[in-house]
Amino acid sequence: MSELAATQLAKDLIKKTERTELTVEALVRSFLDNLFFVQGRSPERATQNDLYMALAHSVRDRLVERWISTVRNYSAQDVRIVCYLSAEYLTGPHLANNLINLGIHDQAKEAMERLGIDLNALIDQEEDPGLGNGGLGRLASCFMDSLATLDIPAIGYGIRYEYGIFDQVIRDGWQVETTDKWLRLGNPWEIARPEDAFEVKYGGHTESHKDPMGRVRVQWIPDKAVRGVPHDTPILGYRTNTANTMRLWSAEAVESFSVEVFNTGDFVGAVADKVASENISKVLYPNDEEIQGKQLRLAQQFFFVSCSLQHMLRIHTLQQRPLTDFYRKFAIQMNDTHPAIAVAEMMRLLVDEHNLEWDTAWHITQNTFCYTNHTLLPEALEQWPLDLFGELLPRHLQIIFEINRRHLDEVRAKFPDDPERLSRMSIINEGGQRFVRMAYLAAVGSHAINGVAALHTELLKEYILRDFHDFSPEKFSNKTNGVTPRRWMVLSNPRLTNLLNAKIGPGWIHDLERLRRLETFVEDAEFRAQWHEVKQDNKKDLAAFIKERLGRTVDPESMFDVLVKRIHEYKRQHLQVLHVITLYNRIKLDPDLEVTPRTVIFGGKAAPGYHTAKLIIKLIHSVGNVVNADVDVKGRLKVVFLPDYNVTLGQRVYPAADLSEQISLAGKEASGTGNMKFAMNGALTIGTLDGANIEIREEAGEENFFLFGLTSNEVQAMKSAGYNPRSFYEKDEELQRCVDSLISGQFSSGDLNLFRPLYDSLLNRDEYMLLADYRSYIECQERVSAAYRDRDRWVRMSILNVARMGKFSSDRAIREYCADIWRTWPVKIEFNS
Ligand code: F58
Repeated sequence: MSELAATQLAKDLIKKTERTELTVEALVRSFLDNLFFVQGRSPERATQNDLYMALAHSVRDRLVERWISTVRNYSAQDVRIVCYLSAEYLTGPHLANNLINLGIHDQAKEAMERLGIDLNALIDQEEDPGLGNGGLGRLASCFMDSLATLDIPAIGYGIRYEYGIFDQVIRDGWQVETTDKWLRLGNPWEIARPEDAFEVKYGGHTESHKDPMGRVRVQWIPDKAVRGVPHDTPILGYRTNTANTMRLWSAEAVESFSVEVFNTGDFVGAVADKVASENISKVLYPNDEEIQGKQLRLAQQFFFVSCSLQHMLRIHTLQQRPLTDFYRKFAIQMNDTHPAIAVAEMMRLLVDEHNLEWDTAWHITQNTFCYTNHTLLPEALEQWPLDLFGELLPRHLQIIFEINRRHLDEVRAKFPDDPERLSRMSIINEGGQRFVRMAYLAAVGSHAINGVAALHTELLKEYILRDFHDFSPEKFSNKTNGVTPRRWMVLSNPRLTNLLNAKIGPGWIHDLERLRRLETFVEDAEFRAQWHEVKQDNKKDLAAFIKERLGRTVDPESMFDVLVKRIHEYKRQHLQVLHVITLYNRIKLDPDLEVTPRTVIFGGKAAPGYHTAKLIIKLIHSVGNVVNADVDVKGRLKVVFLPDYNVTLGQRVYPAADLSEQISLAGKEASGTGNMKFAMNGALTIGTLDGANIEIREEAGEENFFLFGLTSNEVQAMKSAGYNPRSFYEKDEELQRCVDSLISGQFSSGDLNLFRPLYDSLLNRDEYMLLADYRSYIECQERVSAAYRDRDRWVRMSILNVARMGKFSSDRAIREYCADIWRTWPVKIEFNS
């Protein structure tokens, strides 16, 4: 069929089919149709999952026409496209989000009601795709939502892990990990495209020869290959026709059976090869301490990067454009260093496979890539041992050596006679065991480098990438993170959304700065009452959920004081535990003490190999058990740990929080994004001057933010002067009592050793300076309690926080990336259904 005829046919099809209409009637018909023909079920025998699948397919049908139009528009208009490379995505469930972005939530609700089905029950049926560890993965998904909403052509590339982040269950207060089988019941949102697969090679050796022009050419003779099969998911923008693609690669054996091995009669051996290939995308690595030795992790990174670059090059060549134009058509953003091997792979593809000169290839590469850093913790910076690297990717190691040689020549030219600088800036870490420093590879191979909050970018320039900043300051900029108000307000907090819409209209949903209009209503007592009611109703919902899941009663009248995020010592969940113990001790000393009732809610996963983090989870449970059971407390203090924290649970928790705990040691949290989600939902923040907290406080006004703790400069100064946690312990009796209780057996049924590792680490090293910040934190919590007792004051502060959070929309962040880094512009999708 001619291309023209095919296009016309597709358009007619889209126009005619009722699979795409947005009315209640059409949804009912689609739903029954999909239930019957896709799920193969009659309504009377359908399970809850069948019903969910039928609705999901009905919604997907309505996405597909926008998706196809988007792709068609992009190729017809030859647009510049953002390629986001991320080893992690935390999309959250798709159904409710797509209903909102399509604008058919109410229609779907009614359609389901007509059939006697509860829409919310179907929404709850969806698995939460846990293809990420935490903030970094969730940021990638917020960015995908904003890119589509702003009509920016984009593809998000990643890995389709068969098992995502582990499910957390709690047994006797300890975290136990179970595998996340998110694909068990099928995934209606993705479309596999096996015919678009690419091969990825590993191992082997290299050989060099001279070509007829006398130039040295290197040939890589790999000894393994796998196939990367793309699975595409449409990511629809809010009330726009743009549906971009999230393309996740799944690994398969090149041949299902190795013919050679098969012919020798080793059937099982032949299948084993297939299994080994599939291992590459089998499981997401949790953010454990010891990742350096894990060759499979490097294999994963290379796998998705190589597939993605090959895909981009194919799009480019199909457009019949010269390779020298590549960087004009593609802006590739590396989400941290996990995709940094892309710099070397791009060079290999251009030089070895497309025969470009090194300098030409390097010019293209540097102008294409951009790098976002997400951490200041030196131990979290990726480094690969040279031998492990060379074994898996021998040609890439050679290329990295060549990149490094030229890079160090340039450094030498700019800073002559400075050998120490050369060794500091080398991509190869030569001290002791030799490593490839991935952050340096990313920095050298990119034209733009950014941090994710103002303080973080400054510290990046001053410490981690100081020499690189000295060398090329023009590459650096800050891009403070943001989150999508669609998922984190409209979807998760419909009550607040209705109130806001009634008061200021719905424009804030795509232009969050419009929330400022709320400031006019702060003095309106009726509005404040409505605001309070919304929060109370959300708290009642969470209380009901806690009752259902944990069998525990919590009082919605008490302050919901929440700390949810990955468990890590730098995030200092145990500082909040010290606060709980302090309150408890005070109540025990004076049972009639006037206390502001609090429900302290924790949630978060610890990396399976991170023993201290797991011990902190145990401590939370142990302290909770004692406090919750003590009659003297009279319910004024409760501790709850919500197991298996994920995006779905976040959606329940943020709207119900009164107080948001953002208590990392200053200088450690790159940005934080939970802090933004809480504030947008009307929680007040207690926090340090760390990451984006600083900017949240700037926006909200210092009088609307509970600040405590050392600044990052004070942290540095105290560390260089020789920080001694014992000096704080010795001069503060209340702190002493609190810390001592860790080894008194009080919270461990008499076991004096259980929490001794925490006790020892606090008193001897206290790397994250809990003891230094303790008193300031406790005093700040007293101010929080006093403020909460004055309901009117609290509600005013809450309204002002929401009114002033416009900056923290991921739409703002994406606009900044577009203007300063990617130089991309919106492309409106023409659409005629
Ligand atoms: C987070 N990083 C930062 N890394 O900690 C947080 O401050 C920031 O707001 C967020 O990125 C977004 O910029 C983060 O989540 C990871 O989860 C890594 C995944 C791979 C293994 C090492 C941790």
